[in-house]
Amino acid sequence: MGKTLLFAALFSMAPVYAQHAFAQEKTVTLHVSGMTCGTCPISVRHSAMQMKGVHTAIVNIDTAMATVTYEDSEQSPQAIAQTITKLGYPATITDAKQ
Ligand SMILES: [Cu+2]
Repeated sequence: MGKTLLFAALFSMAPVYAQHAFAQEKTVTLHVSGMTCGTCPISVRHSAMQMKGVHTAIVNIDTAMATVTYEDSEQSPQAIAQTITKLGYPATITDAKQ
């Protein structure tokens, strides 16, 4: 019974691995306006990092730019821009690398 359950657990994980093998990490660069103090880029970064499939988010208040890497099967540049915009910092996509 124990072996059967273990096998079933491994088997059920197989599609997750398969999906992961085809998923790609992509990078989007966004222009983020409205950041006025040191807390703003932290809030922007936090909101991006909370999104499913987002790996990294680097936000620079001096250049008003955010660079976000994400899993293309889970997230889109448009959705990331929308999330940051909804937070109160209008974000526009300046570059999306494959
Ligand atoms: Cu601020």
